[in-house]
Formats: sequence, C-alpha cells, structure tokens
Amino acid sequence: MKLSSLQLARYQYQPKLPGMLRNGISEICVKDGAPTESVADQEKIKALFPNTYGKNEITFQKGANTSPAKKQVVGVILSGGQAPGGHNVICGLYDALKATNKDNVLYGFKGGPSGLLEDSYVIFDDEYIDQYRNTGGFDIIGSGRTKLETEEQFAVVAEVCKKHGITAIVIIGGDDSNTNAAVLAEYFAAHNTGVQVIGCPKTIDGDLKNEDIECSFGFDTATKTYSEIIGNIQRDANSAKKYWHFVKVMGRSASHVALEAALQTQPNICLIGEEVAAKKMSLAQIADYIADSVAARAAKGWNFGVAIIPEGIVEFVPEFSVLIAEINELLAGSKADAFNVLPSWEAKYAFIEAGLTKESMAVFAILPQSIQQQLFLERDPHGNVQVSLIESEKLFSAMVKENLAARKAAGTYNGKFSALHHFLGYEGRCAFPSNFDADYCYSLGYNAFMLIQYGFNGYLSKVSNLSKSAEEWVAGGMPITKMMNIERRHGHDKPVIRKALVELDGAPFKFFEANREQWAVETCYVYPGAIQYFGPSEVCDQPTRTLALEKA
Ligand code: FBP
Repeated sequence: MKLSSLQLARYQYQPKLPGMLRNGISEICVKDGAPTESVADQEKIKALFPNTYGKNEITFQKGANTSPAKKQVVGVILSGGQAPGGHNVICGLYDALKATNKDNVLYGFKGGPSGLLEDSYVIFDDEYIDQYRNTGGFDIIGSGRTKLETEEQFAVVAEVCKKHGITAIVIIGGDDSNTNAAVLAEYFAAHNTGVQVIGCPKTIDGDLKNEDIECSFGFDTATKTYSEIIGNIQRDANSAKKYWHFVKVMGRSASHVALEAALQTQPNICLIGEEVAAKKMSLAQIADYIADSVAARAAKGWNFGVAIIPEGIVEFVPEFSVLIAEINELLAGSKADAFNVLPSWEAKYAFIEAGLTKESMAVFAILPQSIQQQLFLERDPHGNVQVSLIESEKLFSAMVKENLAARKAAGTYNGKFSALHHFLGYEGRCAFPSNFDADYCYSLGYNAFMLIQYGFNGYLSKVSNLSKSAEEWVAGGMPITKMMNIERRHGHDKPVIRKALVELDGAPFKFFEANREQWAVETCYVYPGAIQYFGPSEVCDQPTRTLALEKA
C-alpha cells in the first residue's frame, strides 16, 4: 500500500495522555469518588441493575499501582458509524495492556457487535497496531450496527469469552451501544462470568454527552472538517457573489454538528432542530425565515449566502413528523405491497391522498415532487421512512424559491436566487483525527485498560477537563447506570442513556442566538481552513467552540 507523507508523519505522532497517566503503568492508582445514582428513575434502574448500580465514580492519580497481577485477555469492538479516532482508542488500549504485561492479549472482533456473536476476530500485535496509529477510519477491524441486547446474544458472547479466556470486553460506541454495554455488564455480573465490560463514548453527532462525558470522540475532527469545507464554500460564495449554498450536515437527530459548524464559520443561516421543535415552526415558517435573509441581503446587492441545515431537521418540524408517522402507518405491513404495485406516480399519489389526513396531505402537497417520492422510496429494516435520506437542503431551497417568487409578485423583493446543494457527512467521519481526537481517543483507550486492570465492570471510560491542555485532563471512570433513565422505545419502557440534544439555554446556542441576526444580513464569514496537525498549539490543539463555550 502506498502511504501519503501525512500518514507517515502521523505514525510518528505521540498522543498526549492526561498528566496523571503519564508516569508509567506502575504509577497509576485509583482515587475513589462518591457512590452514584442514575440521573432519573433511580428505583427502576436500581432494580434492573442490582449488581452494577450505585458504584462509585473513580479517578486515577499518581501513586503505586495496586491492581492485582492477573493476565488480561481483552476483546474490543467498534459499534455504529465511523468517527475519527477509533483506531487510537484501540492503540491506547493495546499499549496500556502490553505495558502492564507483555503476555496480555487483545482480540479485535470484526465488523462490530456481530463479530462477537460470530466469533470473528484478529489478535493484535505490534505490527498490526502500528499501521493504524493516529489514522482515521474504523478499518482496523470494521464496525457494524447489529445491536447486542437480548439474553440469547449475551449467552453467545459469554460462550465466546469462555472459549478464548476473555476477561473483559471494551465496547466503543454511541448512546445505544453503551446502554447495551451496561446491560451486558449486568448480565455478566449476574451470571458470575468474571468478564468485565467497559464502554467508550463515540459518535460524530456529539449527542452522547452529559454532566460526566464532556464530548464524544470524533465530533471534534468531523466538525472541523465540515467547517473547513463550509468556510471554503463561503469564500467561493463571497468571491462569485451569485449563489446561495444550502449545506446539509450530518447529525441524525441532534443539531450539535450544525451548531458547531455555525460557530466556527458564521454562515448567514443555520437551522437548529431543537429550536424548530420548541417554537413548533412549520415548514413554511422556516422557509420564510431563510427568505428574509435572502431578501435582506439582496437589498444590499448580495445575491449570495450560505445556509446550514442539520440532517435530522425534518423530524423536529411538528407537522412533518406527523406526516412521517402517517406514512409509516399507511405503508405498514402488507399495505406497502399494494402501494408498490401501483403503475404510476399519479396512481400512487391518489393512494396517498386517500390515506393521509387532510392536515398531513396539505403538508405533503407543498413538498417538491422529488421529496414526495423520497418519502416512499427508502425504508429502514422496520419499514419506516429513513428521514436522514430526505434531501432537506433541496426541500428548503425549493420552498425558499417559492417564497421569493411570492415576494417578487408582491413587489417586496427584487433579487436573484440561484441555489446550490451540498451534503457533508461521510467526508468527516474518517478524516485523520485532529490532535484533540488523537489524544482524547488514545487516552480513552489507555484509561479503559486501567479500569479493566482495577476490576471495574459496567463503567464508561471517562476523560474530562477537555477544554484545558491534555496535561490537565482528568482520567477515570463512571458507572454507565449513572447516565440512565427510563424511556419509551418501540412500545416498551427501557433503561437508556439519555440522548443529549442541543440545549437552548446552553452557552453555545446562546452565543449563536446573540449573533445570528447580524450574520444573516451581513457577511461575517470565518474561514477556519484545514485541520493542522503540526505547528503551534493554538492552531493545532484547540477544542471545539461548543466545548470552549460550555466550559468558559
Ligand atoms: P453513530 O450514531 O453510530 O455514531 O452514527 C452517526 C451517523 O454518522 C449519523 O450522523 C448519520 O446519520 C448516520 O451515522 C449514517 O449512518 P450510516 O453509516 O449507516 O449511513
């Protein structure tokens, strides 16, 4: 394989550990914190996790390592969507494991949770690991979206662990995967398997965070990558002065990615799904809001601009989520077959018109035909509309165009509107991790092994104080049950880690809110440029604006 010069240079990068983990394995000891309780529904969560609930938060500190001298055989999986830094979690885990005892073994189960069920694995050695240091991607072992959640699956995993003598499993994943890590940890404890489970917080979406987890890994690199591209688009827009760019960014439900990109680049418009839901905005109101900016800028002679649209926006628009629910119902079970055999779009349209309520039909009718058809094309394995595949950037630009046409007819607007569309998602998920993510991920993995070595089960690897230099980061662990509450999922009450949506009274949104009126009508673009891996710390090691504002 031909390697780029950056890849070769990144192999040499030594990720920074928190100060307390820097003195060598023999100098890391545990400092016990307070017992924990879940963020809500304490009695119910306690009853569901009798063996793992209520344990103490812990931090590591410098001091004699008192962990038992036990050979460790650890299995690791990557779960869900790619996020920059996943390789470094595994590298950090491997380095701590081998530094503790060179006979320790690290298994990497392939293709996500299904690798554990199918007993498909590699055993890491130096040569294998060294090819992946500080690189993006999850190709070291692959990932997958199989959920590990049933007792039958847990029994299979227990068998696989027994077969290889595995003492601990590390699950690198998002809120769902770490919820399942907690359930697996409880199962292992209840069945006296002696196997521990440790989670690591991953997702570019940034929605796995709470008072303990300051951010999930990958968010930093992904948002810096998107911001670089948005900045470049803004510079092009400001140079050519003839296009409005509608840029959809990933983030399946929460709008953290969009908000962070807006804080970094200061576009004219950024929609925030959580605000749209709180204000119960309709599609027409959103289009009107964007059109106001287009018109105000046109009045200054600026027929260009940039609007950031979060991927999950449509689910936050109340009338649209009702429409989606009705469509899911309309096509439930065998009804989908009856729909699919209809010979033309006209026939399908009549079927839809007969099946939707008047209100939802009114929403459906204003959508561009391409979006109408998307709603009926792509279904997930449960038969539901895949909202993330809806081209909302095109939906809103089409609606803005119509809105502007009405303004033109009324004589209140006399500009030109030419829209271009972009979707930024996969571009950011496997980028070379920024120094922040390279350091954070390596620390999470290293720390995960220390949690294993000290016998913890059902804990999330926790590295905090992240807005400071790595030297000041604090390493430790938090029982996953502390982050749980009961939520209704697929008709059942389930213990889950609460998904973190954008807080409308949080500092990042407040900053955006205080500035966006000016950004909407003036040209205040910021051009962040590419992620820098080598150079002064103020250029290379900065955390996201979200983190900086939250911790300010
Ligand atoms: P995770 O929540 O698993 O980290 O994945 C997030 C994400 O990148 C979303 O932003 C996006 O909607 C989705 O994955 C895409 O999924 P897929 O990789 O299956 O296309």
